[in-house]
Amino acid sequence: MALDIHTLRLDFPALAQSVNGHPLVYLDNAATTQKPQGVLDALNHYYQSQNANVHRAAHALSGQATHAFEAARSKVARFIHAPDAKHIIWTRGTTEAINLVAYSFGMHSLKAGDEILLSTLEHHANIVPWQQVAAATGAIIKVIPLTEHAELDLTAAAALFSTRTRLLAISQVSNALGVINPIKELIALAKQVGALTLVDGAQAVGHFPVDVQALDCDFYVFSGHKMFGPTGIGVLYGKRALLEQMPPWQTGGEMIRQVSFEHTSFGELPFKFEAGTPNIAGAIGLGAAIDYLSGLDRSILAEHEQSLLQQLLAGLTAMPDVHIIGRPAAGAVSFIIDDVHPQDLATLLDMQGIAVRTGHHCAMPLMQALGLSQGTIRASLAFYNTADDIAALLAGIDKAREFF
Ligand code: 7TS
Repeated sequence: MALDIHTLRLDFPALAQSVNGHPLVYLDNAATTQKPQGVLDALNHYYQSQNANVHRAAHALSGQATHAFEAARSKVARFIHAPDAKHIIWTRGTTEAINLVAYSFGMHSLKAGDEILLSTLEHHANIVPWQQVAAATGAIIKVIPLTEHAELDLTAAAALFSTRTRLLAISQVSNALGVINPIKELIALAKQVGALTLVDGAQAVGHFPVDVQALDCDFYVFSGHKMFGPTGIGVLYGKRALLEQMPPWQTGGEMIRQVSFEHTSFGELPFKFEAGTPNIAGAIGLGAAIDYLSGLDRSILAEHEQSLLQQLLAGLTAMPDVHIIGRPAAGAVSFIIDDVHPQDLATLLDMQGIAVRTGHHCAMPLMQALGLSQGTIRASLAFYNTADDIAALLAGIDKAREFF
């Protein structure tokens, strides 16, 4: 199957607009992706003709809403190859999913002296909740350092694991540098010492297929909005035995079996972790995003993204004043330009309709480790980007340089 990107782009209405008098070149996909028409239609359809609360009423609309909501959960389970939809907990996003594990598992199970292993490449969402756990329990955070290529140092990592390590929490793909982390090797090291593993897949699921059983991680988390779904919906996958042992995090309606003023018993998985009315439309919209991706050949999409990445890296490498940070392998490329503040460049690119992100990318400790006090300029890709988008960015940088 040949890939006709220009036809595929027609599925994404937001891409076909002008910004500041120029056709939009959207290269901020690591922050959030655009949505295909099928996702927009699914959101609209739910609110227009199925709107009702789930799991509550005997009436027809509630039945339809519940069916669509639970069908979306099953789609997520198939999408990441979870053994069962009961392993899929809806959250607001990656951040809330990590907080759920931090509060339910971390706060209750970790003790003074236990160790949590993170990496230098983590997003704040996979740092700050663990700091809160450490502050409350006396657990200790250890951090896997980087090699000279800004990749995780596996030798150093191996030395950091000990019998005190209780959890490895690690991103699959770095949002700031586009580096793919050696999570299989790290999960294997964690297993040797009996530590649990949480994988932050926020920057992975939109770029390549993920199989949580093959990874054999204990928890896997991601956000719908970074994989062409709506904002405000995300996923925690967890192994059943663990989820069953973990206490609820938030409590209230929807998550109970029986309530009296003396005692409450909690619902089964996954409802035990889903207090209150959920983001029903968001879940259905994420299901529609999965339907959309499932209708495409993802290996061809990944090949296309790779060729864009190589085009971008070659173009940037040819610019003597540009320095690419690390060795990007998926999705995002971070760079700096001699004597140019990232924010100034981004403003000049925006004037040309080109959307990139600048700054610390919610990875301040990483920027500190790399000595990048002003952060970087980050261009991040999705399969709907084109060679013309990359050419526009490269030409946009040349044009911006005239101002400096
Ligand atoms: N983890 C990673 C690896 C991320 O890239 C992000 C968001 C998060 C966690 C948090 O996801 P959320 O949906 O809960 O906010 N990353 C970015 C980014 O790179 N630019 O904007 C948001």
